[in-house]
Amino acid sequence: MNEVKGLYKVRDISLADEGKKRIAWAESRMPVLMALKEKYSASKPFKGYKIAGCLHVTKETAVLVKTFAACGAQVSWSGCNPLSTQDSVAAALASEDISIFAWHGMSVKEFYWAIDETIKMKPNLTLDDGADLIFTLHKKYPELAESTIIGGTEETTTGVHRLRAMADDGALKYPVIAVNDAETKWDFDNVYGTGQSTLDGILRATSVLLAGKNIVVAGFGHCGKGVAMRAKGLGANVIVTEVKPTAALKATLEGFRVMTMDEAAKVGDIFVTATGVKDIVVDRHFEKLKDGAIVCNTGHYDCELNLDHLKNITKKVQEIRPNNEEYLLKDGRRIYVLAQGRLVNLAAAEGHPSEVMDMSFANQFMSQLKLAELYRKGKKLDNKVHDIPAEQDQEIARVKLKTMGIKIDKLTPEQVKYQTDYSSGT
Ligand code: ARJ
Repeated sequence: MNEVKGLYKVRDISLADEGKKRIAWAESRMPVLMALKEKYSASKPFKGYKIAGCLHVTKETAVLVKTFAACGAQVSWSGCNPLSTQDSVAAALASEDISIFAWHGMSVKEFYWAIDETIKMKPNLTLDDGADLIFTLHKKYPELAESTIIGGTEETTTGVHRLRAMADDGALKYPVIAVNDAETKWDFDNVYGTGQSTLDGILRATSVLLAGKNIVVAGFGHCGKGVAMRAKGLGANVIVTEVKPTAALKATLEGFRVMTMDEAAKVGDIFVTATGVKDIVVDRHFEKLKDGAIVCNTGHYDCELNLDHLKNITKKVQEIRPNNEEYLLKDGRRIYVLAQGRLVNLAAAEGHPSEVMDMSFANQFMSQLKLAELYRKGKKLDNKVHDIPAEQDQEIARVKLKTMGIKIDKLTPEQVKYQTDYSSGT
């Protein structure tokens, strides 16, 4: 483990060159974020601001971090999941003087140590995926949360849900912008990103044939929908489990079979949880799984598969290939758990492709910029969770389309008038 005290701690700094190549590959596929870098790197709007981030250390995240740094920010970073850090990328950032504390396979204790290290710089802005940094600040450093921090942003659904609950209780000490809820984030990252990267993770960890398999997707929100769609495209028989009537109905009308997990447990070959809720697969389900069943999770936290329950009925666990552990049960059945029940798309693969992260991170950049600019003008948002303005979504989509060489039509003034004209009917 390489360490320069107070600056970085990564697995192996000699991986930096490999990491730089990966980051360059991502940069070439993230034109919206790169355009923002180009636009703001001369004026350096983040000069004097310190951003602490807690978000998966991937090649895409590195592009975001480098953009902040190029625009004047001092940045310190930790990963938001013990298994998602790409060690070469962490090394590349460390070699470019970014303060980073992340390595693949860190323990939960080390995970929180890393967050503490990023807080030592006394940040003015926070950037979260899953809200662990915000929670840590509120619990352990309330004076910083109250006085030094001007605002934060949150990347994912799970984090936004919890922060809204905190704000409702009046417990949130600074404003947070819900990047996740932008149309150019959740309608793309959560759907197409999760769809592709989750199947990528399952395939890297198992290399099984998906055609003809019964794939059970728990949860038909944006993420579950993406996984179901892509699994269907590869020829799987997709089964959806849900608790929300409208979501279950949507899955049914998309042509998926909908049933309870108790029923699905008996027939599934591969299980993917994408609910954001704990205890989706528990003891009574593990009791019913077929010999050879594969279980994994693509939700933010590792609580969707109750592995303590599985361990209770297990005789022996052995790793049979990277990110794939065989649980030999006392009754002789074998169950395969991928990536220890953590996000399979980031732990067993590389997360979403750069092209979708481009839009998510353009939203992150613009939201952080908004917080910094408001502060400069002596203004501050309320201590609540704020949505992204609709114009920001349209602007990001417009630039993305342009970089893809796609032109769209424009309403004529007469058409605009027609849309709101309530004097004419049939
Ligand atoms: C960084 C990623 C990547 C990637 O935006 C996605 C989200 O909401 C997450 C929940 O933790 C994961 C995050 N994500 C997916 N792919 N973050 N780099 N390549």
